[in-house]
Amino acid sequence: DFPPQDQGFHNFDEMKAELDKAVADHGGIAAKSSVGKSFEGREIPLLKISDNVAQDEDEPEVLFNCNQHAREHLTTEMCLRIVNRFTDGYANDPAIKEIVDSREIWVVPVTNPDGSIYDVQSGQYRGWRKNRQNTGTDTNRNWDYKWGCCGGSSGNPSAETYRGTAPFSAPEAGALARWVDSRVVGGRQQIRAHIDWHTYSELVLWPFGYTYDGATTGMTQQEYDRFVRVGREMAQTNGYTPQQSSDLYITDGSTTDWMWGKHKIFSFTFEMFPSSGGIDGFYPDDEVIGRETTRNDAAVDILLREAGV
Ligand code: 0X9
Ligand code: CA
Ligand code: CA
Ligand code: CA
Ligand code: ZN
Repeated sequence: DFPPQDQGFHNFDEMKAELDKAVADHGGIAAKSSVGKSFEGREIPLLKISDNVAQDEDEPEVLFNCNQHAREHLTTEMCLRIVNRFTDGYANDPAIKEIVDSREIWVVPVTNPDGSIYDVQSGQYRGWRKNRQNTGTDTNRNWDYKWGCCGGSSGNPSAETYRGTAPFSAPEAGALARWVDSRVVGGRQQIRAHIDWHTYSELVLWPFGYTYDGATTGMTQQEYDRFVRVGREMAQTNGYTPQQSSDLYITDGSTTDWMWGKHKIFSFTFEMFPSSGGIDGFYPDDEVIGRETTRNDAAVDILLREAGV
Protein backbone atom coordinates (compact mmCIF):
# COMPACT_ATOMS: atom_id res chain seq x y z
CA ASP A 1 0.00 0.00 0.00
CA PHE A 2 0.98 3.67 0.03
CA PRO A 3 3.47 4.53 2.77
CA PRO A 4 1.99 5.88 6.04
CA GLN A 5 2.68 9.53 5.21
CA ASP A 6 0.86 9.23 1.87
CA GLN A 7 -2.37 7.56 2.96
CA GLY A 8 -4.29 10.43 1.37
CA PHE A 9 -3.79 8.70 -1.99
CA HIS A 10 -6.37 6.11 -3.01
CA ASN A 11 -5.07 2.65 -3.75
CA PHE A 12 -6.94 0.55 -6.32
CA ASP A 13 -9.46 -0.88 -3.84
CA GLU A 14 -10.03 2.52 -2.25
CA MET A 15 -10.58 4.04 -5.69
CA LYS A 16 -13.21 1.40 -6.47
CA ALA A 17 -14.88 2.11 -3.11
CA GLU A 18 -15.03 5.82 -4.04
CA LEU A 19 -16.79 4.97 -7.29
CA ASP A 20 -19.21 2.66 -5.48
CA LYS A 21 -19.94 5.43 -3.00
CA ALA A 22 -20.63 7.91 -5.81
CA VAL A 23 -23.12 5.45 -7.28
CA ALA A 24 -24.68 4.67 -3.88
CA ASP A 25 -25.10 8.37 -3.07
CA HIS A 26 -26.06 9.58 -6.56
CA GLY A 27 -27.51 6.59 -8.42
CA GLY A 28 -29.55 8.78 -10.75
CA ILE A 29 -26.49 10.40 -12.27
CA ALA A 30 -23.65 7.89 -11.73
CA ALA A 31 -23.20 4.35 -13.06
CA LYS A 32 -20.21 2.03 -12.82
CA SER A 33 -19.07 -0.47 -15.42
CA SER A 34 -15.76 -1.58 -16.92
CA VAL A 35 -13.78 -0.99 -20.09
CA GLY A 36 -12.33 -4.51 -19.94
CA LYS A 37 -9.56 -6.43 -18.25
CA SER A 38 -5.92 -5.78 -17.48
CA PHE A 39 -3.11 -8.24 -18.24
CA GLU A 40 -3.46 -9.80 -14.78
CA GLY A 41 -7.22 -10.05 -15.22
CA ARG A 42 -8.48 -7.09 -13.22
CA GLU A 43 -11.51 -5.17 -14.44
CA ILE A 44 -10.65 -1.58 -15.39
CA PRO A 45 -13.45 0.46 -13.78
CA LEU A 46 -15.41 3.04 -15.74
CA LEU A 47 -17.79 5.58 -14.25
CA LYS A 48 -20.43 7.40 -16.29
CA ILE A 49 -21.90 10.66 -14.98
CA SER A 50 -24.96 12.23 -16.59
CA ASP A 51 -28.63 12.87 -15.97
CA ASN A 52 -30.71 9.82 -16.95
CA VAL A 53 -27.46 7.93 -16.60
CA ALA A 54 -28.95 4.55 -17.55
CA GLN A 55 -29.88 5.87 -20.98
CA ASP A 56 -27.56 6.59 -23.90
CA GLU A 57 -28.79 10.10 -24.62
CA ASP A 58 -27.87 12.33 -27.53
CA GLU A 59 -25.43 14.47 -25.54
CA PRO A 60 -21.77 15.21 -26.24
CA GLU A 61 -19.63 12.61 -24.49
CA VAL A 62 -16.31 13.36 -22.82
CA LEU A 63 -13.67 10.90 -21.60
CA PHE A 64 -11.09 11.35 -18.86
CA ASN A 65 -8.56 8.59 -18.18
CA CYS A 66 -5.95 8.59 -15.44
CA ASN A 67 -3.04 6.52 -14.12
CA GLN A 68 -2.05 4.99 -17.44
CA HIS A 69 1.50 5.21 -16.13
CA ALA A 70 1.70 3.27 -12.90
CA ARG A 71 3.68 5.70 -10.74
CA GLU A 72 1.58 8.74 -11.72
CA HIS A 73 -0.78 8.33 -8.76
CA LEU A 74 -1.71 12.01 -8.49
CA THR A 75 -3.71 11.54 -11.69
CA THR A 76 -5.98 8.98 -10.03
CA GLU A 77 -6.83 11.70 -7.53
CA MET A 78 -7.59 14.00 -10.47
CA CYS A 79 -10.12 11.57 -11.89
CA LEU A 80 -11.66 11.12 -8.43
CA ARG A 81 -11.88 14.90 -8.11
CA ILE A 82 -13.84 14.96 -11.39
CA VAL A 83 -16.12 12.19 -10.14
CA ASN A 84 -16.77 13.82 -6.78
CA ARG A 85 -17.18 17.35 -8.08
CA PHE A 86 -19.78 16.40 -10.68
CA THR A 87 -21.70 14.03 -8.41
CA ASP A 88 -21.55 15.73 -4.99
CA GLY A 89 -21.97 19.16 -6.61
CA TYR A 90 -25.02 18.26 -8.65
CA ALA A 91 -27.74 19.01 -6.12
CA ASN A 92 -26.58 22.44 -5.01
CA ASP A 93 -24.39 23.94 -7.74
CA PRO A 94 -26.36 25.13 -10.80
CA ALA A 95 -23.23 25.32 -12.99
CA ILE A 96 -22.39 21.69 -12.20
CA LYS A 97 -25.97 20.62 -12.84
CA GLU A 98 -25.97 22.39 -16.20
CA ILE A 99 -22.85 20.47 -17.27
CA VAL A 100 -24.00 17.08 -15.99
CA ASP A 101 -27.42 17.49 -17.61
CA SER A 102 -25.97 18.33 -21.02
CA ARG A 103 -23.03 15.91 -21.25
CA GLU A 104 -22.19 12.25 -20.76
CA ILE A 105 -18.97 12.17 -18.76
CA TRP A 106 -16.88 8.98 -18.70
CA VAL A 107 -14.07 8.55 -16.17
CA VAL A 108 -11.41 5.81 -15.98
CA PRO A 109 -9.48 6.59 -12.77
CA VAL A 110 -6.94 3.78 -13.13
CA THR A 111 -6.15 2.74 -16.68
CA ASN A 112 -3.26 0.50 -15.61
CA PRO A 113 -4.36 -1.32 -12.43
CA ASP A 114 -1.65 -3.99 -12.40
CA GLY A 115 1.16 -1.46 -12.66
CA SER A 116 -0.43 0.95 -10.21
CA ILE A 117 -0.85 -1.77 -7.57
CA TYR A 118 2.65 -3.12 -8.17
CA ASP A 119 4.15 0.33 -7.68
CA VAL A 120 2.90 0.60 -4.08
CA GLN A 121 2.56 -3.06 -3.09
CA SER A 122 5.72 -3.35 -1.01
CA GLY A 123 5.09 -0.17 0.97
CA GLN A 124 8.00 1.48 -0.83
CA TYR A 125 7.57 3.22 -4.14
CA ARG A 126 9.03 1.23 -7.01
CA GLY A 127 9.06 3.98 -9.63
CA TRP A 128 7.19 1.66 -12.01
CA ARG A 129 5.78 3.10 -15.25
CA LYS A 130 4.58 0.32 -17.55
CA ASN A 131 1.99 -2.43 -17.34
CA ARG A 132 2.91 -5.83 -15.86
CA GLN A 133 3.07 -7.91 -19.02
CA ASN A 134 6.45 -9.71 -18.92
CA THR A 135 8.97 -6.88 -18.44
CA GLY A 136 6.23 -4.36 -19.03
CA THR A 137 4.86 -2.46 -22.02
CA ASP A 138 4.48 1.31 -22.06
CA THR A 139 0.77 1.45 -22.83
CA ASN A 140 1.22 5.04 -24.04
CA ARG A 141 3.34 3.72 -26.93
CA ASN A 142 1.11 0.75 -27.78
CA TRP A 143 -1.75 2.37 -29.73
CA ASP A 144 -2.14 1.59 -33.39
CA TYR A 145 -2.03 5.10 -34.86
CA LYS A 146 1.53 5.48 -36.23
CA TRP A 147 2.71 2.73 -33.85
CA GLY A 148 6.51 2.63 -33.79
CA CYS A 149 6.70 4.97 -36.77
CA CYS A 150 9.07 7.67 -35.77
CA GLY A 151 11.63 6.94 -33.10
CA GLY A 152 9.23 7.91 -30.33
CA SER A 153 9.24 4.50 -28.63
CA SER A 154 11.57 1.56 -28.05
CA GLY A 155 11.67 -1.99 -29.39
CA ASN A 156 13.69 -3.08 -26.38
CA PRO A 157 11.43 -4.88 -23.86
CA SER A 158 13.41 -3.55 -20.92
CA ALA A 159 13.10 0.08 -22.01
CA GLU A 160 10.74 2.44 -20.20
CA THR A 161 9.08 3.31 -23.52
CA TYR A 162 8.78 -0.25 -24.87
CA ARG A 163 6.06 -0.22 -27.50
CA GLY A 164 5.10 -3.90 -27.17
CA THR A 165 5.21 -6.69 -29.74
CA ALA A 166 2.33 -5.27 -31.79
CA PRO A 167 -0.26 -2.48 -31.62
CA PHE A 168 -2.58 -3.18 -28.69
CA SER A 169 -0.50 -6.11 -27.49
CA ALA A 170 -1.06 -4.51 -24.06
CA PRO A 171 -4.56 -5.53 -22.87
CA GLU A 172 -5.08 -2.23 -21.06
CA ALA A 173 -4.55 -0.13 -24.19
CA GLY A 174 -6.55 -2.59 -26.28
CA ALA A 175 -9.47 -2.56 -23.85
CA LEU A 176 -9.70 1.23 -23.74
CA ALA A 177 -9.38 1.46 -27.53
CA ARG A 178 -12.10 -1.13 -28.16
CA TRP A 179 -14.34 0.65 -25.69
CA VAL A 180 -13.77 4.01 -27.44
CA ASP A 181 -14.45 2.28 -30.76
CA SER A 182 -17.74 1.05 -29.27
CA ARG A 183 -18.83 4.67 -28.78
CA VAL A 184 -19.28 5.01 -32.54
CA VAL A 185 -23.07 5.03 -32.72
CA GLY A 186 -24.89 5.43 -36.01
CA GLY A 187 -21.57 6.01 -37.74
CA ARG A 188 -20.59 8.88 -35.43
CA GLN A 189 -18.06 8.86 -32.61
CA GLN A 190 -19.98 10.09 -29.57
CA ILE A 191 -16.91 11.12 -27.56
CA ARG A 192 -16.08 14.68 -28.55
CA ALA A 193 -13.24 15.50 -26.15
CA HIS A 194 -10.72 13.73 -23.95
CA ILE A 195 -7.89 14.21 -21.48
CA ASP A 196 -5.25 11.57 -20.76
CA TRP A 197 -3.89 12.61 -17.34
CA HIS A 198 -0.19 12.18 -16.54
CA THR A 199 2.48 13.57 -14.24
CA TYR A 200 4.61 15.53 -14.17
CA SER A 201 5.84 18.85 -15.68
CA GLU A 202 2.71 21.06 -15.60
CA LEU A 203 1.97 20.93 -19.31
CA VAL A 204 -1.06 21.03 -21.57
CA LEU A 205 -0.15 18.97 -24.64
CA TRP A 206 -2.03 18.52 -27.89
CA PRO A 207 -1.47 16.17 -30.87
CA PHE A 208 0.40 15.16 -32.76
CA GLY A 209 3.26 13.65 -30.82
CA TYR A 210 4.72 11.65 -33.68
CA THR A 211 5.65 14.67 -35.79
CA TYR A 212 6.84 18.22 -35.25
CA ASP A 213 4.39 19.37 -37.93
CA GLY A 214 1.26 21.18 -36.80
CA ALA A 215 -1.08 20.91 -39.74
CA THR A 216 -0.37 17.62 -41.49
CA THR A 217 -2.18 14.54 -42.79
CA GLY A 218 -5.17 14.10 -40.48
CA MET A 219 -4.86 17.61 -38.98
CA THR A 220 -6.00 20.66 -40.94
CA GLN A 221 -4.63 24.10 -40.12
CA GLN A 222 -8.03 25.05 -38.75
CA GLU A 223 -8.12 21.98 -36.50
CA TYR A 224 -4.58 22.67 -35.32
CA ASP A 225 -5.46 26.28 -34.56
CA ARG A 226 -8.33 25.11 -32.40
CA PHE A 227 -5.99 22.87 -30.39
CA VAL A 228 -3.65 25.80 -29.85
CA ARG A 229 -6.43 28.21 -28.92
CA VAL A 230 -8.21 25.94 -26.45
CA GLY A 231 -4.96 24.47 -25.14
CA ARG A 232 -3.75 27.98 -24.31
CA GLU A 233 -7.11 28.89 -22.80
CA MET A 234 -6.99 25.88 -20.48
CA ALA A 235 -3.36 26.55 -19.58
CA GLN A 236 -4.21 30.10 -18.59
CA THR A 237 -6.51 28.73 -15.89
CA ASN A 238 -4.02 26.32 -14.29
CA GLY A 239 -0.68 27.98 -15.04
CA TYR A 240 0.61 25.01 -17.03
CA THR A 241 2.70 25.46 -20.19
CA PRO A 242 0.76 24.83 -23.41
CA GLN A 243 2.54 23.17 -26.34
CA GLN A 244 2.30 20.51 -29.02
CA SER A 245 3.23 17.18 -27.46
CA SER A 246 6.16 16.67 -29.87
CA ASP A 247 7.67 19.90 -28.51
CA LEU A 248 8.25 17.90 -25.32
CA TYR A 249 9.68 14.97 -27.28
CA ILE A 250 8.55 12.73 -30.11
CA THR A 251 6.22 9.91 -29.11
CA ASP A 252 4.58 7.33 -31.37
CA GLY A 253 1.70 5.02 -30.59
CA SER A 254 0.37 7.39 -27.92
CA THR A 255 -3.20 7.57 -26.69
CA THR A 256 -3.92 11.15 -27.74
CA ASP A 257 -2.52 10.70 -31.25
CA TRP A 258 -4.89 7.75 -31.67
CA MET A 259 -7.88 9.59 -30.21
CA TRP A 260 -7.46 12.39 -32.70
CA GLY A 261 -5.93 10.44 -35.58
CA LYS A 262 -8.52 7.68 -35.64
CA HIS A 263 -11.63 9.28 -34.11
CA LYS A 264 -11.17 13.05 -34.35
CA ILE A 265 -11.67 13.27 -30.58
CA PHE A 266 -10.44 16.65 -29.30
CA SER A 267 -7.78 15.06 -27.15
CA PHE A 268 -5.17 16.46 -24.78
CA THR A 269 -2.48 15.11 -22.50
CA PHE A 270 -2.15 16.97 -19.19
CA GLU A 271 1.05 16.65 -17.20
CA MET A 272 0.23 17.62 -13.61
CA PHE A 273 2.28 18.88 -10.66
CA PRO A 274 5.17 19.34 -10.07
CA SER A 275 6.82 21.41 -12.78
CA SER A 276 10.22 19.73 -12.40
CA GLY A 277 12.05 17.10 -10.40
CA GLY A 278 13.62 13.68 -10.62
CA ILE A 279 11.95 10.41 -9.67
CA ASP A 280 10.56 12.25 -6.61
CA GLY A 281 8.43 14.29 -8.97
CA PHE A 282 6.15 11.27 -9.32
CA TYR A 283 5.61 11.10 -5.57
CA PRO A 284 4.39 14.44 -4.25
CA ASP A 285 3.13 14.57 -0.66
CA ASP A 286 -0.52 13.70 -0.24
CA GLU A 287 -0.96 17.20 1.26
CA VAL A 288 -0.94 18.64 -2.29
CA ILE A 289 -3.80 16.50 -3.62
CA GLY A 290 -6.56 19.00 -2.92
CA ARG A 291 -4.74 22.00 -4.29
CA GLU A 292 -3.33 20.28 -7.38
CA THR A 293 -6.56 18.64 -8.47
CA THR A 294 -8.79 21.68 -7.82
CA ARG A 295 -6.28 23.60 -9.89
CA ASN A 296 -7.64 21.85 -12.98
CA ASP A 297 -11.36 22.42 -12.36
CA ALA A 298 -11.62 25.35 -14.76
CA ALA A 299 -9.67 23.56 -17.50
CA VAL A 300 -11.94 20.53 -17.15
CA ASP A 301 -14.97 22.80 -17.52
CA ILE A 302 -13.49 24.37 -20.67
CA LEU A 303 -12.98 20.94 -22.22
CA LEU A 304 -16.55 19.97 -21.35
CA ARG A 305 -17.75 23.18 -23.01
CA GLU A 306 -15.68 22.46 -26.14
CA ALA A 307 -17.26 19.02 -26.44
CA GLY A 308 -20.42 20.83 -27.48
CA VAL A 309 -18.75 22.97 -30.15
O1 0X9 B 1 6.04 10.10 -22.38
C1 0X9 B 1 4.83 10.08 -22.11
O2 0X9 B 1 4.11 9.11 -22.34
C2 0X9 B 1 4.19 11.30 -21.47
N1 0X9 B 1 5.03 11.85 -20.43
S1 0X9 B 1 5.23 11.01 -19.03
O3 0X9 B 1 6.27 11.67 -18.25
N2 0X9 B 1 3.90 11.08 -18.17
O4 0X9 B 1 5.53 9.64 -19.35
C3 0X9 B 1 4.03 12.38 -22.50
C4 0X9 B 1 3.25 12.00 -23.70
C5 0X9 B 1 3.05 13.19 -24.57
N3 0X9 B 1 2.93 12.85 -25.93
C6 0X9 B 1 1.75 12.51 -26.49
N4 0X9 B 1 0.69 12.52 -25.78
N5 0X9 B 1 1.72 12.22 -27.76
CA1 CA C 1 1.56 13.28 4.14
CA1 CA D 1 -27.91 12.50 -19.87
CA1 CA E 1 -24.73 9.35 -25.88
ZN1 ZN F 1 2.75 9.43 -17.95
